Amino acid sequence: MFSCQRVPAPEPVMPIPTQAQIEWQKMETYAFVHFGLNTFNDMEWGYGNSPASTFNPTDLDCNQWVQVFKQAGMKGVILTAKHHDGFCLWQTETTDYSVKNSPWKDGKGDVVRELSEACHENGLKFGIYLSPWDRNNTNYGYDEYVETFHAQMKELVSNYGHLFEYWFDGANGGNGWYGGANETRSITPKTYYRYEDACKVIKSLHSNVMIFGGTVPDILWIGNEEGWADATHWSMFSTDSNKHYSLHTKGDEYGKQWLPGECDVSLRPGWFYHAREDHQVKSLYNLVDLYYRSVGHNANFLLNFPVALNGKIHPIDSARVVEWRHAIDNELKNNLFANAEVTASNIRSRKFKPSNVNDGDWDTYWATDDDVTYASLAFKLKDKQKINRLMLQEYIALGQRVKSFMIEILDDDKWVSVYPYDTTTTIGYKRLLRFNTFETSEVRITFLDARGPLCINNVEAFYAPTLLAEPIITRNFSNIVTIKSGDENAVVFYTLDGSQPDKSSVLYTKPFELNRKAVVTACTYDADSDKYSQITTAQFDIPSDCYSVVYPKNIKNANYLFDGNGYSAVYLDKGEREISIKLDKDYMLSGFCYVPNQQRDVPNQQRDAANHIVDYKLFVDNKLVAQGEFSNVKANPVQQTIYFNPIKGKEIKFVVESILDDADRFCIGDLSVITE
Ligand code: FUL
Repeated sequence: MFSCQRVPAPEPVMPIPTQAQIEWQKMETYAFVHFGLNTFNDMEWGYGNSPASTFNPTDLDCNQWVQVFKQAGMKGVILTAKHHDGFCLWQTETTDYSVKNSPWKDGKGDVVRELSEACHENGLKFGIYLSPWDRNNTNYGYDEYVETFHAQMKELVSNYGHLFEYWFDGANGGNGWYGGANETRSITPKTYYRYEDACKVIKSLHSNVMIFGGTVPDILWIGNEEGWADATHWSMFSTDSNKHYSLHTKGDEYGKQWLPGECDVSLRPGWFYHAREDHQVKSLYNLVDLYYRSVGHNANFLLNFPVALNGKIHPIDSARVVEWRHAIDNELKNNLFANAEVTASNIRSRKFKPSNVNDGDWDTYWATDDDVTYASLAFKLKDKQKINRLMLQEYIALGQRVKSFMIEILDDDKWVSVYPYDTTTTIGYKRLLRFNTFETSEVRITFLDARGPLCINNVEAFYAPTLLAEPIITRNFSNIVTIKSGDENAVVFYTLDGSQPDKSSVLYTKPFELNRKAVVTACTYDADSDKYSQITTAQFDIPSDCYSVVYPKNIKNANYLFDGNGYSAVYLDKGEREISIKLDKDYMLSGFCYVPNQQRDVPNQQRDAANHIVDYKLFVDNKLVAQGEFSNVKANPVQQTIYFNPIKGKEIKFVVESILDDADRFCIGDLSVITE
């Protein structure tokens, strides 16, 4: 059947990854740590003026971090050696703004040293984040600062052992303390930092390091800080293309470079620790879902741990990530294709036989003839099995090829396609598919189109137990509460007194009115498996009809401001710089929430999501109660909560001091107050 002559492997389809990129992709999940002065000053982007003396972890323990990472299956960790505030976590010669001038270990400590050593001793890889932007440095914006920045990089790449990844953050320039100048400084990132020179130095000492950001990256930022890539995701991209960053989620089929995606996300809404976010650690279901939408969408997953003030990972976070890893391992535990008989409609040669896809060897693969891009692989099992997950991998060393494929199962002698994968798109290094459970003894995967002959190195199938998503609770402008079950086949139970719901609580049957301040707690419950989801808690403050807008007058769609839905947003007129709200009576107020417009900024696809507020002042009955900055709202437009000393009042004036990217008008998704 096969010719006796040796058939060569398929030619690579360019571009292809370097060996370092392949090794990096195989890491799949690794940790991020955001820790520094921001942690101690309750900030996301310190201005550069918080005293170094405020850095004082009582019990810093990098071994604890490393143990948590290992238990969570992380293969490495990247540390914010310096964030935008300029504070250095190591004993640097370049600035006094560092651990050297903090009370921690009498100024002798070095977090970079402690973490790198803990990693190297425990078999974890280590990486560095060094913010190019420095809001502390007097010389920021001038050539002198770039010298300092390069010197900092040199210290970090020379003194802390092997590095697997090096991060240049994209946030650049703007206002800062800058040695007391307190001004705005803008730079041209592509030329100012001399990234090319920096990368040469980094790579001269760490030839396999993967560089994130800058002008000569090895990795593509996925374009959001939510931790997901698109199901269609190519590992190619052109660094000189003008594609909007929100399109990074898809990569680029026609990209000139191999630039694999990295999905970064924090376990909590913010990157740094804030005690007020202790109840907002991402849910188990949410994290498992993100794993499928990052690693399962051909990208790596970089999960951030906001280390707490004592210098340890908070117990809620550590418990959650360990639970997360167990859940993933449990879903993908038993490969039902391990002993399946595999056949294919086309085989290049014996060396590239179909059974290479289930031999457990990543370096062997099934390949088709040069002119065949349409072919199928069939898996015959010994008996019928329940299946609801598939994992597919291409042999990316020869490039990413598959453009579309479909999945069918044999159901009473008929091939039926598996919803929603009657046709789907890319695979790349790894694609994970989730679908409703089927019981079958045969599965067929038909590759419909590809950029060259097929090279598939691994296919696995699993039966994952039910993991129920927690419900979503919303209250609209008419004070109607809706609870959406996490699973269409499961029910919801809820309470209104803050107590933990279970199947003896009220069964949710339809939306109900809640025109008072209350806490709604709910869980999804599946009677067949007798399983509960995690609990969702929604704290609703005073109802929407207590609010009215007093300025600007005649604002269009004012209801959108108080409807509990950040996707319905209100744009203020050009030039407008404040909004005033009146409550129906005096309340003891202790906080204010601003939800930036949640619509995504995808050109020509959805509404524009720019126009976020950055600097603000907040007044209650004309008394200034708070002022500050909503840091990082461009990349991470989550709800912003301002707490202030409790004050009695009814009129709230929200003054906009600056708008993102100096836009001429601002936009609000939602506003609300926090009453005592
Ligand atoms: C962003 C930064 O501005 C955030 O503070 C955080 O470090 C995140 C990972 O990258 O661009």
